This record gives sequence, structure tokens and C-alpha cells, in this order.
Amino acid sequence: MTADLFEAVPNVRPSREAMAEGAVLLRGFARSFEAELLAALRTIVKQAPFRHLVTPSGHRMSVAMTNCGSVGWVSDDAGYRYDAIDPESGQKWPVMPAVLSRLAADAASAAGFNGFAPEACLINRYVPGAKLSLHQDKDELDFAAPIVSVSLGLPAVFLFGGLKRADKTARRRLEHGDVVVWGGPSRLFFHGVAPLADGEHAVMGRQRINLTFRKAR
Ligand code: MD3
Ligand code: FE
Repeated sequence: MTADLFEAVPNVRPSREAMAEGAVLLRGFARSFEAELLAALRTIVKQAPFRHLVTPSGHRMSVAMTNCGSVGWVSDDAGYRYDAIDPESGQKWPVMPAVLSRLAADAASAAGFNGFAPEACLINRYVPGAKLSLHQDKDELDFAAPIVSVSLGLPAVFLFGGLKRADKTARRRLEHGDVVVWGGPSRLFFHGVAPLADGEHAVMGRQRINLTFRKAR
């Protein structure tokens, strides 16, 4: 009875889908955290505003980024790394708000990874047209820990392949509130985001924000 009621209203009850080897998609998992999550994001962005990183090869990324946690992901002529200091402010990154750590740990548990305690949260902002080219996340020291990703705002087409850049890529639409836990073999799969389509999201407006929680060291 209850189940039927929920099924009549899409996206209310979180559901789980296998996405790739070791990757679990928890549809709508972040929705019950929405209000607290957005308030926490506003606080972070006041302290460490979104900025467009320049890659070591000199390209300005279309995605704008910031971080919270004891270390943040940074890029400069020296390459990519995790650093305790925000290079824009010269100060430490904002502390990771409890609601973010809780969301990440709860999602990881739901996917079978207990005790996930990420020290870094990379926050990406996409406006229409922004994209993220196919890449691997391998600047972390511990590949046994999963990465937890949370999507907010406009839907995106997420691309993912395999362990080699040339592997065939699959695509999946990620929507507001969706959470993916990338563990096991999928942890090192190539992945990216297709150029964001224009639109207006009821809660987030004309943008998509993605949070990735990482055990960096
Ligand atoms: C699969 N972010 O920040 S989230 C990134 O939507 C990144 O902003 C994308 O790729 C975004 O590095 C994708 C999904 C994701 C994140 C990390 C992964 C998938 C992943 C790490 C390993 C494998
Ligand atoms: Fe990535």
C-alpha cells in the first residue's frame, strides 16, 4: 500500500541502481538533506567563492570549483594536488559542515562502505555549456575508499567508460538529489560530463552543482 503510494510520485523514495562495476546510483538520496545542504553550501561559497581553475597545460576550465574540508583539490603550473590552503585567500579551506559529512557517510554505508570519513569535498558548478572532459581521479592516496558524488540542480549527462581512456563510454542522466558511490573497480574508471543543457531548475536556477567527497590521504 505504502509502496504503491510512493511509486505514484516519482523520485520521492530513494532507489538504488547498479551503474558500473562497484558503482551504485542512489536516486534522490540527497533530497532529505536539501535544505540543510543548501544552507551549508551558501556558507562555504561566501568563504571560498567558486573560481575557474587553469589546468597545468594552460586551459581555463568551464566548470567553476571550490572545496571544503581539511584539504582541497587545487591546480597550478606545478600540477594537480590536495592542499590545506585555498590559493585564492591564502587561508584554510572552509571546514566541512556536519551535514555534508553525514550525507557522504550515510550514502557510502547504503552502498556497503562503512566508516567513510572523507577529508575533502570538491564542489563543481556548471552553467549551461560547461563540461568536464573524460578523466580519471587519481590524485588521492587511497583508492580502496570510494568517492561519493552528489548532484544538485539542472540534470547532466554523465559519461563513464572503463580503466582505459579508449574504452567505450556509457551515459547516464544525473538529476537533482542523485548520489553515486564509486567504489571497487569503478573508482578508477574514466568519466566526464557532457556540456550542460540550458534550463531552469525550480530550486537551483540555471546551474548544476556537484559535490564529490574524497578520502584524499
Ligand atoms: C567515477 N565530477 O569532480 S561526479 C570530479 O559531475 C568529477 O562534477 C563530475 O568527475 C561532476 O572529478 C562527476 C561523478 C564521479 C565523481 C568522481 C568519480 C564519478 C567518478 C571518481 C571515480 C570514478
Ligand atoms: Fe572526476
